[in-house]
Amino acid sequence: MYDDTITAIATPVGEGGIGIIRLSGPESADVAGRLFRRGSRLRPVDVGQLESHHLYYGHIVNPKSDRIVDEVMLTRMAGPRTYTREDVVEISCHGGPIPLREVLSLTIDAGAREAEPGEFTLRAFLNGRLDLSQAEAVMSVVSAQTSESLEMAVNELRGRLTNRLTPAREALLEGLAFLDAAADFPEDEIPPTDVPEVLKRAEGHLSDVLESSQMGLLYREGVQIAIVGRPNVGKSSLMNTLLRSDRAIVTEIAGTTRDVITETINLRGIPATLLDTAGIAETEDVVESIGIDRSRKALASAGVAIFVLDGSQPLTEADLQVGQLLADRFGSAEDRRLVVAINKRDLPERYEHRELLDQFDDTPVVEISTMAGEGISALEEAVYDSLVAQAGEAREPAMVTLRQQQALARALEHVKSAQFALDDGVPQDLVAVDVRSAMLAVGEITGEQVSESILTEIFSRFCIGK
Ligand SMILES: Nc1nc2c(ncn2[C@@H]2O[C@H](COP(=O)(O)OP(=O)(O)OP(=O)(O)O)[C@@H](O)[C@H]2O)c(=O)[nH]1
Ligand SMILES: [Mg+2]
Repeated sequence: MYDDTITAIATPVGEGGIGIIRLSGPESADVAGRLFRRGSRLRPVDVGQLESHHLYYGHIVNPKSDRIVDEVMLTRMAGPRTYTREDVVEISCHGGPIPLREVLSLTIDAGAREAEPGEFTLRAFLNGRLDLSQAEAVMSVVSAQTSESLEMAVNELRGRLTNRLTPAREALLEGLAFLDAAADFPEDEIPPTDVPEVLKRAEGHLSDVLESSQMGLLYREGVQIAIVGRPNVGKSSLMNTLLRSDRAIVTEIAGTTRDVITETINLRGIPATLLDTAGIAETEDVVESIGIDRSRKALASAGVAIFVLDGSQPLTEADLQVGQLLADRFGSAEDRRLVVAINKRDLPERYEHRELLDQFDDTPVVEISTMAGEGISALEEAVYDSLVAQAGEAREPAMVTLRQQQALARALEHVKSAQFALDDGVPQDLVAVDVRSAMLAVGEITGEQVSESILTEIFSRFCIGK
């Protein structure tokens, strides 16, 4: 437990109905007691004697001037039944930046210290109320962009990831116990353990979770979808249709879009950022060519590209150019990151696209009309399918952070190298080194084995007051 008391504004900046100052630590009640008054006579109150988890009406005054700063509701919550397991006081003020900042600075004058980002959650973790994967899930809950990602994050908050890793941990522990004992005692004095079987079990569980984490990462981090093609094929029109708003400028003039325009949509639960790019073509125009350069960069960061063609026009040199660019980057069969959209199907067809599309074997082709709104949901479905195909469909996506995913991959690598070592007849105490490393990597996810620097890294990404 910490011996200092932290304070922060726990609600977002800006104006709102209420705003909350949260205190946590042994002095919470004393600090609040120096500022809180009740009744029309503004009687001082011993906040530590107020009933826990009850709401009290009163005022916050500046103890130096006795000036009233705000009319508030105060709750004292006695540890350990609190977010941090420490004594907590929450003061609900009027939700404006000035009252909140004044009350915050009074709590600091009265002996509290301003909290670092994520420090409340860090205390919840260090005091054992949350494990590390749950603490990280707090951030996923706060930043969830779709209701599907929220649902997954809440599941992780309830400890699902740790539960899913328990069988792997148990298997590793079993293997390690045997290997360590075998190094110290003669074989016949310890219960026999089928180490290859135990490692196989650990491998199975770990790769299960790792596979499903790809899909979870998609829901957590979202994905970028680049809309590319030569000028005037209808990229901005498609952007607007997918957004269901007139976000991007559309004209019949080729080269309308000069910069990359980004907007986020909810693609069947996946937060997807659409990138409308400048049409790619040879050009003398300086601004347009800068735009084209940005299109290429956008393409580099995209998880999926939608290649837009104009089905009412014969193929042009520019179409082939873009096609080449995409074939180089996205075209291979194992890399399912491309969807072709043949636009303007409301117009008479000039269908000469087969030869171009031959470059992209297995790439889904969808015929659309942004004008008539046709084929749009089929296109969304094709994009979604390509994301799922890349991530590997998971029955139960594990919503992990990148850090957790890397730790999982490391754990799996160590298990595999332990398996190789065992097959090669490497001495058991050396095999034990790999098994122990795998355990440590799993421990980094749940927080049993975690260094100060990892903790700092994780919690510094929280907002202050969380
Ligand atoms: N008939 C028809 N016209 C369309 C369709 N989609 C777009 N257009 C027209 O095609 C022209 C170009 O559309 P944009 O969306 O600006 O095309 P773009 O690919 O963004 O063009 P640049 O930004 O110049 O690269 C406009 O006149 C649109 O109205 C469609 O489905 N059918
Ligand atoms: Mg455009």
